[in-house]
Amino acid sequence: MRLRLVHALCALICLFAAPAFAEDGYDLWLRYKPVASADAVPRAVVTQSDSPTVRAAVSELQKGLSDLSGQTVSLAGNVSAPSVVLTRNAAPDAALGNEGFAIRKGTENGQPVTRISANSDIGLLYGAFAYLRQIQTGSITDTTDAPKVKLRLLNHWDNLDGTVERGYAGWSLWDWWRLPDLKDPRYVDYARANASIGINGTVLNNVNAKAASLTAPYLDKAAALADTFRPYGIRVYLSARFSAPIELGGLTTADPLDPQVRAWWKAKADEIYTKIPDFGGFLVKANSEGQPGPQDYGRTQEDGANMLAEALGDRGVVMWRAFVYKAEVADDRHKQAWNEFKPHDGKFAPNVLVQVKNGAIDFQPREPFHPLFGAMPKTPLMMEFQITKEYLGFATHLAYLGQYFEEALDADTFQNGQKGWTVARVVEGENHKLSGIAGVANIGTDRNWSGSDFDQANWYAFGRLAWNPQGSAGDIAAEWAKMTFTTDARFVKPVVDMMMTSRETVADYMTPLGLHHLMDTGHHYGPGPWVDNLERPDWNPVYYHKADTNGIGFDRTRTGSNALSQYDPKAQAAWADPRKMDERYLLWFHHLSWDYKTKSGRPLWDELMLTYDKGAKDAAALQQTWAAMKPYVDAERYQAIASTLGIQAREAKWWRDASVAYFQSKSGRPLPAGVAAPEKTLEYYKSLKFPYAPGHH
Ligand code: BDP
Repeated sequence: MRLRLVHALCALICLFAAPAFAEDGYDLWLRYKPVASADAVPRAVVTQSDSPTVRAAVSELQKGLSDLSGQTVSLAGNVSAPSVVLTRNAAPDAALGNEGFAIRKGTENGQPVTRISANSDIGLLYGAFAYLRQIQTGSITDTTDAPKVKLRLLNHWDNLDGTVERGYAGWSLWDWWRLPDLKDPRYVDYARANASIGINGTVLNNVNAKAASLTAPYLDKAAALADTFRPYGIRVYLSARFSAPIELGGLTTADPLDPQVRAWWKAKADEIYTKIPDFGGFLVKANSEGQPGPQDYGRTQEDGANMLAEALGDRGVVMWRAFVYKAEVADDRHKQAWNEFKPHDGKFAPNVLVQVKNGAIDFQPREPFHPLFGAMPKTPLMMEFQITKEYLGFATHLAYLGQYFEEALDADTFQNGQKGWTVARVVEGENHKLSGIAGVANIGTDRNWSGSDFDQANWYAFGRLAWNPQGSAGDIAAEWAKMTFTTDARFVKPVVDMMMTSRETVADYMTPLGLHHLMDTGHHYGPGPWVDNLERPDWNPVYYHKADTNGIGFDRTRTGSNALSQYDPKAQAAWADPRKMDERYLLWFHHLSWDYKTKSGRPLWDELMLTYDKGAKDAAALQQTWAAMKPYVDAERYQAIASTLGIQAREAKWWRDASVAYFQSKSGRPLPAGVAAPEKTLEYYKSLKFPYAPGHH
């Protein structure tokens, strides 16, 4: 009896003593675990300025430095101990611009000091985060840094009912129902995380927008979020439904040239600015996948964009999406955005950016860069990446997107025939006043924010590359791994290697050799290369792979759709000849016979089968790499990651087996030596249904 009492007491004490969520990933990369060189960490934060943003910087430094050193770090007005000093430059330093900062070590009053200086308060906050990152990663150096891109935005595809389109991390963070009264403290942590990587804007609602987001009650809710984010340099934007003047304003048209429609938008913009004085502007998906737009009234894309731009004036921007393709256009979907936008280069108002997905189809595991990046020199083009992994295994497959983003940004568009016009340079917009990068967020209510620990790296890498599109994905992965787990090289090196090859592995088992859009219908979960019955031909995987008894691939050369011609001739050269090209893009541009001899000397059929097989084996091998990391990781996160890698290995094998079975039913060829037969019949794989797969609303 006594023993039982002791046990009960113990259990009670343990319950209160143990942190409720020890290592559940909530802290992201802002973990601030004690460092070995704690003595070198300043004991005080010194500043003479005050503002909500400076207070955010001070509080982050106090928290971070205290946790990193295990000692209390105080706030002071003068240097009397080893200190970090925050100073606004008396005369602006042009190299730093509005958001940059400098970190310099020195001495003052006989004490070692680190001085963080900037032209603005937000520069100080960014500098504070950069300094903490230096301590966390063990690389403290004097540095000057400023973002290369002006608008660095998350796009939330969050719905007003709390669901998230293509969201794999729980529900929407925005508790629309209880806003504006209830301001979840998590909104502040969201803002901290974003500010720590330089994100300075957030589009709160889905591009498939509801007009209700623009009604007064919802604007009040958005304003509450804007108030919370403001100290962190984050401006709020909204997706605007083009037909809102009809739905909300009672007008009979949303024609952008109609004076009443124009007046409605102007009044709406004025109303928004009374509630959100620094409102960033509108994101618009028009005339795409059933969304309303200017073409419903026989008007052009720029008629629509410029009307909204006029309503905002110099208070905000319009981000007009180029993700358009039409049911009635029978042409290769790859070509449609270019066909529709290129002729309108230079016709958009000065506060409009055209937002272009990284590739011409749709966030596939691998895509050549979008031809529009080389084709609209007179228009600021905003990059749209997808951080949430709709087409790369949701949140349960490890695919480090830093490497994906880097590949797209490094591609040379040869704009105007000139070498060196990489996508990164186009996006940096050196010839424009505006520049921007957007990432479709992978954030939700899951404790770990992103659905898995490794998916946090994709949020992190997006922010870092938005700040500097010429940054290195490998360096960013190392930074993230050190901050999120440990600086121990025995962990960092293998984990970075595993991250850097992970996307390639996914491409190998889903869409090897340039294949694309083979995911199952609607939810895009798992393989569906056989799907051929959707209402639009270009929603069907068979449209994209065109496999039959003779061969496979989409001919986008002159003998086919000639989408290749949309690239500058110098860029075309990289892909025009199947024998000379990077075969990871082979079947994107060419339809080839199964006997076609690939660079390895093997026939295409064998190469395809071997690549599928390799992908599945490499995915399974990730589990061993991770098992060896056990000594360096807390038990909770070790286990969570081990279980998602288990899911990935199983699903990679499913992808491989189903794809092998399907393509064999087309080619009728035997499998090459070393490639095992699929475990089940093709009919079995075709019969699998997933009505409740997440993210599909
Ligand atoms: C597709 C998604 C769809 C989005 C669309 C878009 O499947 O949910 O609405 O992109 O970007 O990839 O508008």
